Amino acid sequence: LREMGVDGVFPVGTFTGEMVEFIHSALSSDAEHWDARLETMDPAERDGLILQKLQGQVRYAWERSGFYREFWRDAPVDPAHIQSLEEFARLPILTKEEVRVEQEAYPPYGRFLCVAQNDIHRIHGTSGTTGRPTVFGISKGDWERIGEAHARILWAAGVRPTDTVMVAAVFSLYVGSWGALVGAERLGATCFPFGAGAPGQTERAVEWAQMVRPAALYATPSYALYLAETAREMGVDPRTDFGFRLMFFSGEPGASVPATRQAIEDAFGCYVVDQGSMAEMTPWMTNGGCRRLARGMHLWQDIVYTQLVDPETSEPVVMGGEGVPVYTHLERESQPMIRYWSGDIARWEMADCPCGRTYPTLTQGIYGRADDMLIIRGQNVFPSRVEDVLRGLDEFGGEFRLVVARERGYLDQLTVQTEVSAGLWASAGEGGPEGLEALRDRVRDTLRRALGVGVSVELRPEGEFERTQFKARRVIDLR
Ligand code: 8LH
Repeated sequence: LREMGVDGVFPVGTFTGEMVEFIHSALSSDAEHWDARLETMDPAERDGLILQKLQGQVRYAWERSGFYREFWRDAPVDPAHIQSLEEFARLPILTKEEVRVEQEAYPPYGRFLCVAQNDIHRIHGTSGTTGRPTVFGISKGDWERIGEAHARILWAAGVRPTDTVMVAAVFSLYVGSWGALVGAERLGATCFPFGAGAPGQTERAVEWAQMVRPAALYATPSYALYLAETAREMGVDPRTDFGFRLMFFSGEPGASVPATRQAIEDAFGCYVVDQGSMAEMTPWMTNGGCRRLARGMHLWQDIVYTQLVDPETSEPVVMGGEGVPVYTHLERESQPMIRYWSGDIARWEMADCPCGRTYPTLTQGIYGRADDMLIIRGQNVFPSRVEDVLRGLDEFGGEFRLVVARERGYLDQLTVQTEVSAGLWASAGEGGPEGLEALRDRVRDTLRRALGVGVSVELRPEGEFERTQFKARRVIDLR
């Protein structure tokens, strides 16, 4: 097209069917980018493109969604005529609770839908284990755009059409597994939707992975570690008997926690890519690392626009700072989320990545949730920091828990319960944990130095804590 003098940014949907097949077959598999023009664009030029898309998305929601009509009624800016990114940032932030309340009043979708109910192609949602579930209606066009966005981001992760991609996450309402699948399909890879969650399924995953030898795995980081542990118990070496080249993860911190990432890379002999925003924000891969990034995730701003804001004041946070990601769909016709509050904590920077992408980067990934952050005697403690310390210890037995209790009605006390490797536990003999006092003291001192606050440590035998096939829950709050 460029040889013919046709240039410019083509809206998603311009090319269909055979044209897309043709364009992608022309993409050599050592090409770094799926869409070099969009991915390496000058950031200022990209801002112009984002503004154009935002104006369209906001006006569209304003005209079609009863919810946004009401929600923005008293907004300090005119939703039909957003003039700048700064103006856009003055629209109110939308929270999960507000979505829940709206969906309860107008079930099942709330007045978010901007298409006819009949045009909903897929229904997904949150599991609703805490509180009312949230429902997402996704149109056919949106599902195709999600596939296209995920294919583009998986390409950056290093997935190629010659690869087999094993999806080892539960296939249910959870859109993580489906999102990975539709992206891998769109990219032209061989898809292996294995699933997770059924009794005995991890043992079967070990057998199948040996037989099929997929190049890539999608799961949660905790599940990958559990898979490696299960393989070893079955006498299978995850490094040599599987042959994974890469793993891409979402759903929880891990892939950007240095010691966890290292543990997975060492266990499988593969490299790791971190991904994941929120189910509501699908295409959720738009927080997505690439094969060249040692840690963290690029923000694919031209698909979902992300801003970091101060957790207290909601004011914009400058590059280099820490804040809460607030997300906005730029390509959503069915149930667009506009300025959606994640409650997560991350730091953003204009990092120089060898991949050449000019997106901002969450350089340490998402390392915590504002509501998961423990404040122990005035010090902020993220469970992911504790994880980093523990997984860096040779004696670590694979799982841990954080127990928070309140003493004397006001003093929060953190106890780290950590498993110790089976060999070490056995060598401590009948005396059990008492024989391991020196180790306990060393773990306690290492944690105190890393966290900046004193914690108690209890040692437990390897295998004591339940392993998960989904997202790990490691904080036990007794307050
Ligand atoms: C993460 C990460 C990450 C998500 N690092 N924390 O799996 C992606 C989508 C489908 C997902 O998990 O959505 P869900 O269930 O709505 O959970 C979103 C939350 O999960 C998000 O707010 C984060 O707290 C966490 N999360 N990906 C660290 N790569």
